Amino acid sequence: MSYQGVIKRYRWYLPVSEKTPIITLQEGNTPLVLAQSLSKMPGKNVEVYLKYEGLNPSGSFKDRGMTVAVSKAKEERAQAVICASTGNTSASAAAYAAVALMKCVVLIPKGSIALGKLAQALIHGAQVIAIDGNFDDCLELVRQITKEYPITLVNSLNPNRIEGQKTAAFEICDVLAEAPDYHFIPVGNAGNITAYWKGYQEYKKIGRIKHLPKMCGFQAEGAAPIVRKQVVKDPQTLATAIKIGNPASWKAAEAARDESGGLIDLVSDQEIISAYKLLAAQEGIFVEPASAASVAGLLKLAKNNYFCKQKTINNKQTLRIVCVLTGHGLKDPERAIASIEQPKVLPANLKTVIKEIGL
Ligand code: AN7
Repeated sequence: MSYQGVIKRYRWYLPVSEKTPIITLQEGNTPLVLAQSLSKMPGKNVEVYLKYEGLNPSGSFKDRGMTVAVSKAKEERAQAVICASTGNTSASAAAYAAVALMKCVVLIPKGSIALGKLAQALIHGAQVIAIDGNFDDCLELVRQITKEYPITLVNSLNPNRIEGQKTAAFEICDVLAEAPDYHFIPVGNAGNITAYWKGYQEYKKIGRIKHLPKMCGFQAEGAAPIVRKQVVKDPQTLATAIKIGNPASWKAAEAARDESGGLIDLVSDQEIISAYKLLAAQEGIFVEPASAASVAGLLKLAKNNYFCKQKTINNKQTLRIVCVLTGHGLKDPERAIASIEQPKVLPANLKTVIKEIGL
C-alpha cells in the first residue's frame, strides 16, 4: 500500500488505538540527503546528511507531532485546538484542524512571524490573534486558557506532539540502518530535540540501533536561554522561528544534551545567514533561517576543530552527522530577498542582455 503518514507507519510506537481517528496529510517520510559540499570537511572523514523536514505537507517538522496531537484531540471529542506560535506550529495546527473539522485558535507575537506562516494559518481558516508581546507571553496565555477552558493545547507541552515528532529519529535510523554519530538540531522551545532523543532511545531499547548519537543543539545568540542558563526576557534574532526566551522543554533538552554527551551552543545571526546561503547555493536546499542554525552549528564546531579532536567512535573511520533542516525557505521569502543582491533591471535589448550575461 502507498505511504499513509507517520501514524500508520509507526503506530506500534505511538499512543494510538483502533479507536483513534487518523487525521493525516501524509506527513513524514522526508528525504535524508547526503550533503556533497558539507561532507568535504577538512581533517576528518565525515558524511553529513540533511533531514529535509521542509518537505512535510505544511513545510515544517511540526506536522509529525500535529498528526498525533490532532488525532488524539479528535478521539477525545475536542471541538477546538489552540497554540502559541512563532509561525510553524500555527501553520501546521491550522492545516490539521481543517482536515479534522475542528476550530483552531493561534496566538502569535505581533510582527514577529514570517509572512508565509501567517498566510498559512489564515488561509486554513484558523482564528489568528496577534499578541502585543513575544512568543513566551503567547505561550503563557495559552497555558492559562487551556487550564480553564475546553480547548486542547497543541504546543509541544502536549506529549502527543513529542510522540509524533520522535518518528523523524526512527526514519533516520531506518535509512542509515544505525543511528548517526552526531545529531545537529536548532533549538527554540526545545520540543524537537526532546522528541529526537526519545526516538533514538526507544529504538536503542528495542535493539533497532546499537548506539546513540551525541545530541548537538543550537540556539540563536540573542535567544539562547539554555546556553546562558537564564531566561531571556527580550529575545532577539532574525531566525524568528527560534526567537524564544523561556523554552517549555528546557529540562528535557538539557537531559538530551547530558545523557548523550552532546552540547547546546549558540550561533550568531551572521553565522545563521552564512549557513542559510551555503545550503541554498551549494546543496540546492532552501530552508528558513532557523533551520540553518543546525548547519551553522556544524560549521562552527568544524572551524574549532571539534571533529578532529573527537576520537573515532563506534570503531568507524567515517563520522556520520545528521543535521535537521526543520522548515522550508519559502516560509520566509522576505529574508531571502533581504539577504542577497537584487536582480539587475535592463532594457529589452538583446545585445545588452548578452553582454550582462557575459557570453
Ligand atoms: C523552523 O512554531 O516554536 O525547539 O511555535 O519553526 O522544537 O521549538 C517553532 C520552532 C526550529 C525549534 N526550526 O524547534 C513554533 C515554534 C523551525 C521552527 C524550531 C522551530 P523547537
